[in-house]
Amino acid sequence: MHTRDLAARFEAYSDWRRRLSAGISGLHDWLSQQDLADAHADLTIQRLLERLHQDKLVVAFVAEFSRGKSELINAIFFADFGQRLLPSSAGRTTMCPTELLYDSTRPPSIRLLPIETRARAGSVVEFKNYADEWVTFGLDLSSADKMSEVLSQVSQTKRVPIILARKYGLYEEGEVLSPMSSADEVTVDIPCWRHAVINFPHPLLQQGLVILDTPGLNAIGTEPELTLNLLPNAHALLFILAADAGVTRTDIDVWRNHLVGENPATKEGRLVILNKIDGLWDDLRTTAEIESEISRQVRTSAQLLEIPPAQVFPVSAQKALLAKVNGDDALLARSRLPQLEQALSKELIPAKRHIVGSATRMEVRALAASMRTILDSRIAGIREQLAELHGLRGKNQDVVEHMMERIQQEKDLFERGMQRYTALRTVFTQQTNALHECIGLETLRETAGDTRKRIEASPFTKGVRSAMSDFFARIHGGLEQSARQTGEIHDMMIAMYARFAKEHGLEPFTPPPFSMLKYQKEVERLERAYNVHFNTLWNMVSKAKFTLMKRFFETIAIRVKHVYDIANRDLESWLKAVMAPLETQVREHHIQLRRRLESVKRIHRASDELEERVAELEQAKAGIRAQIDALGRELAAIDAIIEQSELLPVAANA
Ligand SMILES: Nc1nc2c(ncn2[C@@H]2O[C@H](COP(=O)(O)OP(=O)(O)OP(=O)(O)O)[C@@H](O)[C@H]2O)c(=O)[nH]1
Ligand SMILES: [Mg+2]
Repeated sequence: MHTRDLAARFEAYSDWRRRLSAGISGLHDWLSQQDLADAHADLTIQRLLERLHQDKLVVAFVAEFSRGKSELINAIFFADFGQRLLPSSAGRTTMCPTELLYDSTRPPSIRLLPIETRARAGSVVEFKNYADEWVTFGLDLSSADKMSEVLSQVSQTKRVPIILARKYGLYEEGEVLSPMSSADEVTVDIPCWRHAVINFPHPLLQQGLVILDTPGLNAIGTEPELTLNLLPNAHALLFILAADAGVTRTDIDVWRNHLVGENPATKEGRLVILNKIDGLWDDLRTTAEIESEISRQVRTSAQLLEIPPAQVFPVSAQKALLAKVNGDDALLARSRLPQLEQALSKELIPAKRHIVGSATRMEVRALAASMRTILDSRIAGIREQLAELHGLRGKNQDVVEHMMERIQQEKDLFERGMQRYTALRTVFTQQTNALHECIGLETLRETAGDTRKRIEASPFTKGVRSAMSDFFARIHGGLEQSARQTGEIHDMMIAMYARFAKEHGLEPFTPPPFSMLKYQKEVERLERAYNVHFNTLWNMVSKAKFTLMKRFFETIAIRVKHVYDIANRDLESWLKAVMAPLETQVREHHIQLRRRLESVKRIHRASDELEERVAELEQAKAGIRAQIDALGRELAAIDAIIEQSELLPVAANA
């Protein structure tokens, strides 16, 4: 068995996620036991747990055709099957984007979306919601042969009239829009499938790894789903070059258009692989000569792609697969795959863990802080009562009566103040509704509908361009309006907290602001992707391209809807987070006033009650102190899990 560094680290990462979930569940149990969990806390914790559970790590393999993407996936992930699982052969092989993942609610299978769906409205993501649109084949895990036969579906093509290919947006005179060739004057070969999802219980996939194999060449450009969604959302992009081909013009195009974009900072999480170095293994050359030839190619490739040479990994996927299948350690070392696997696991998983860890820590801290505020205000209340009661020691009935009146007045005053609180709630609801109007899904649906109509009505470059730029302008307008609206809500809440703190002695609290920037950036990114595509693919809109472009718009609309969904969800949480502390404090304050009044009334009735009441309060205070300490311990325990250094199985360090 080979040292599976990547597998071991991934296992360790999943294990860490499980421990973190257990820690958070522990906090939730404790909060519930202590009667501290309110609806907001329940919701926050439920979301945190869901996110940790569904956390995925997506690694995409991108390159010109025949560079060895599928072979590399076989070598890294599926060598244990003793044979080539994904089809890999000379010429164009993988014909559709292929996701490898594991969803335990479905049997092992390959699901295929027919290419015919390209003639209809709807993106791959939408079609994923309709099981009946997909053709499913079961996978027989006991037979590698049968499995590889079923998986060969991803390279199926069929011959169709050119007219039909055009309808699917796959063929354009003088331009290759997808991986296929013209068979004769009137027919052409096209992929049978538009997208494939392989559901496979591989240990890494079971832990949330998702692998994306892509078809080479322009297929990337013709499936908007890839450019707009799958590739930008991948945590790592592996770009593959081949030593026998060198770095070609199309390699550079794929790299620039789909891997780095216009932002050089995004080179992070990109690994470049120089595959097929076995082609340089020449028995007539010395090892040193071969080494220096490999280094030379690494340097040239790095230079052409404008990255440091250390980011280029020379490997032989084919020899690595062979070596793993035959247990040939010398050949495996020579294939240099272990170095790549190590880089993958060292860069990718800790970075991912860091992101998940800090996001989780931030939310848990915020939650604990709001709990702490409640506990602090309870202690402050008790302290006040104690001070009052101490002041009553040895005093006569008149003084007690006087104090009773004072508290009663304070209570009345506070209850009158509640009217202002109720008025605030009304304004808050109005503002929330206005906010939903700027960024609600209904508004988006309208905007998208208008744009669709305008594109249909004017299927020429100019018409499409202006409809699209208006679409983006309206979306940006909506986001800006929402930003103003959240700003207003924020100002109002700050003023309100200050007022309650001053007039009724509530804990001072500064609600966190809400930033729309994240969503604005995402929409800007979509707009840029759209512009790049419009300029390269559609500066002239022809009939065949029109179908493609409409589909591109639908994908953009879906992506924007996704941004809206997330923004709305985040806003919902934020609105709760700014309002909940005030609600809780007002409620707590009211309870405390009632309690104070009750204690003084008790003492008024019988003066020997005083010492008893003081003792009760001291005890209650100690109880809350203990709660504060316990909360701190819960928080520290979660922090410790987040910080814990990786627990790698011994084998992985060997
Ligand atoms: N000599 C050599 N050949 C390799 C290596 N890796 C892949 N190949 C061969 O290159 C050809 C293409 O490999 P694939 O894995 O199909 O390439 P791909 O990038 O997936 O290509 P598409 O699916 O068409 O986009 C196959 O014949 C492989 O056997 C390697 O390391 N060395
Ligand atoms: Mg392939």
